[in-house]
Amino acid sequence: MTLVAELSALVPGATVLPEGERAAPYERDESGLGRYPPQAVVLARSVDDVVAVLRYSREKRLPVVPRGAGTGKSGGALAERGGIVLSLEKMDRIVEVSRADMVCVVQPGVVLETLQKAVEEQRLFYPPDPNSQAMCSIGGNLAHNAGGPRAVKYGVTSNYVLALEAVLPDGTVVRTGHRSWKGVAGYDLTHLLVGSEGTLAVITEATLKLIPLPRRVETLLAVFPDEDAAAGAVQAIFDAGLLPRACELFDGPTMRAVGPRAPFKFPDGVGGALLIEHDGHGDGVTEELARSGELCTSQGALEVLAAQDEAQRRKLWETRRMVSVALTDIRPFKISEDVAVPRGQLIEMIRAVRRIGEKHGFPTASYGHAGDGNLHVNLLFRGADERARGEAAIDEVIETAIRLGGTITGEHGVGLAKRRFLRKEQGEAVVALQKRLKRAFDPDDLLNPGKIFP
Ligand code: 2HG
Ligand code: ZN
Repeated sequence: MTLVAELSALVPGATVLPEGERAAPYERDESGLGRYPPQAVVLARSVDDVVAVLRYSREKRLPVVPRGAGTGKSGGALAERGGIVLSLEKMDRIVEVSRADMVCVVQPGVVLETLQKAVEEQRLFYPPDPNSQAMCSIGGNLAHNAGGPRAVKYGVTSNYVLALEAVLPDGTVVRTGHRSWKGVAGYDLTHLLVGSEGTLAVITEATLKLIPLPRRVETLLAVFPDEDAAAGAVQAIFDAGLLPRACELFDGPTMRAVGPRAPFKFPDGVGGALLIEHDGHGDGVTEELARSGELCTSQGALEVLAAQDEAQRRKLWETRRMVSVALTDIRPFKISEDVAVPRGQLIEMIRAVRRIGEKHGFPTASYGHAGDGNLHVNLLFRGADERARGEAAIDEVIETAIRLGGTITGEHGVGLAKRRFLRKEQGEAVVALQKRLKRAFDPDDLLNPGKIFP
């Protein structure tokens, strides 16, 4: 029997796609790392399907690559060594939203926006959003411990995960954590699985913590002569004791790239911008936003524009959400990095990126989650040949982030894209310890093999 026939017999309820046209979307993701065709794709519909596929993978010694919505930026869902792509997209049920316990229980295929709307109907809030809520799924968010603009105030995905159901590589179903908000028994396996990029187990259900939905959200955009002034304002805002729920930076090249397609038109002659948002439950929100605006002005802002209604707010955020795609439009061979540095080093990081770009002769664009020092650094290339030359420049960006006390990836994960840098950040002993953990879960190295580790 062929692989596809065997899998179809094994998981009759699931959809099994052979290599070829229908499986083509599963060969790639949003990392720009190319196509990696799997030998088969299984669209699981139940935990039992996942168990069966993992047992089969062991028996046949075939790699299995778990996959969410395919919106990942680091190649975590690519079938680099072939094998079976195990898609969780059809396991997309919101099992429960409980106001009494302030939790929800979800399957991994739930699209983030669907979950956010469902909990908001009950005046509850699930804050993490990696800026792709309309497309990304909870499973991918869990695998990569997604962050996004609101992480500066509300933290990342792992801060909201209370419990998981997951299938180990040998097919054992485990339940880690607890539905209560608190609980400290034993090793924190829940948070070991979150962010493990599908290398230790396949998550089949998650219990997530919810918080009260803020009643008020207010947003402004401040424009500056250059990005250094914008970064200076970030520092001033936090120094003043304010904690915005988002504090996003655009440098000049980013604003120029997004300009033509953006619903919000930046004024002429500006070279940096901050998108700042405060939230809460009363009048204090307006006061805090005004204070942030004043601090921007005192740091050299040319204009501070407060969104007057929900439509204006949405325009600003749509403009921000478009940046990644807009940069790909102007330079399809961009390399986008995802470094994070301590907030106090943000200006130094931005300057270093400019210097590195100039030294190697490539334009750069930096933008992103300035409030928590997580900068999306892009090197912009016209062609694939330039991209190869750009690797040296990327090494320097990464080394700078590490030297400044930061990390090679603030939110996108290591996947394939950053594994060659892991040792640089963490050192041999920590990498070796993580590899021992991987072996304890997956002695045959069949679950998402080759990811994370150099
Ligand atoms: C964002 O913040 C996302 O817009 C995507 O993390 C960043 O594509 C990127 O590099
Ligand atoms: Zn981001």
